[in-house]
Amino acid sequence: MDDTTLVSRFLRDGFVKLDGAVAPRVAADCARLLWRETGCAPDDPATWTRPVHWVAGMAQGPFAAAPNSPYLHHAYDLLVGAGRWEPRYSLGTFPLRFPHEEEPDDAGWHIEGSYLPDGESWYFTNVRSRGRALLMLFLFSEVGERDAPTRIRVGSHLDVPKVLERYGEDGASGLALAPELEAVSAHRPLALATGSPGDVFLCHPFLVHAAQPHHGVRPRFLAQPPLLPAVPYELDRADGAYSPVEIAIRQGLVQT
Ligand SMILES: O=C(O)CCC(=O)C(=O)O
Repeated sequence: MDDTTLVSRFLRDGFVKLDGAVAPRVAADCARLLWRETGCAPDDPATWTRPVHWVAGMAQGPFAAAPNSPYLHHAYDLLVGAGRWEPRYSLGTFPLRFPHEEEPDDAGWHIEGSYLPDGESWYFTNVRSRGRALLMLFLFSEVGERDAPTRIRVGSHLDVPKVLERYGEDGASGLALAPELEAVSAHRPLALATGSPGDVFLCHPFLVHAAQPHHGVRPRFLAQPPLLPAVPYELDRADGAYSPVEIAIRQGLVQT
C-alpha cells in the first residue's frame, strides 16, 4: 500500500490493516510464548477451560521485535508524526480468546482509556487522546470470521471527538463513555479484524470497537497495546503541521 492510500484510508475508516507487518518467525515465536503463558496445550482443546485468558505485558525478544519492523515505524511516522511517538519494546494486554460456551463479560463497544486520574479505578481518555498515540491490534493466530475477530465500527473515530469535547481536558473514563459512544456510532458499518499472524491494525485511538464471544474452533491470539506519544497531540497548531490522528479529531469536532 502506498503512503497516500495508507493515510487516506486511516482518515476515512479510522484504521488501516498492514499485512505481514511482523515477520512470520517473530509472530510464531510470540504465539509460542503466549501459549506457554496460558498453561493450555495448542493441540488439546480439553485444556481450553476458559473463554478468555488475559495476559499482561510481555517483553521477551519476539515481543520487543514485533512493534519495531521498518514497515511499522514508517507507518507510525505517517500517522502520528516523526518524533512524536515513543518506540516500545514490549507488547501488552493480550485478550486470548478460546472457543467456549460461556459468554465473556467484556464484549461491549468502547474506546480505550489511557491514563488513571488519582482516586479513579478506570482509565480515562480526553479529546486530545492524552497518553495514547494509536490503538494497535497485533494478530498472532489465524483469525477468520468465526474466530472471534475484534468488531470495528468503520469511521466511528469521527463520532467520538464531539462527545469527548464536553469533558474538557480532564476527560472521562472508558466505562462512563461507553453507552454514549455505542449510541453515537451505531449507524457505522461493521468491519472484522480478521487476518493472519503478523498482520497489524493501526487504529485511531477513538475507533469504537468490541470483542465478541468465540463460538468457533481456533483460539484467537491478539495483542492490543497502545503506541505511546512522545509529545501530546495538539488540536490548534500555529504551523498547521497536524498529524492524521489530529486531522481526524479536528474533522470530528466540526462534523454535523
Ligand atoms: O478481544 C478483542 O477482540 C478486543 C478486546 C478489547 O477491545 C478490549 O478488551 O479492550
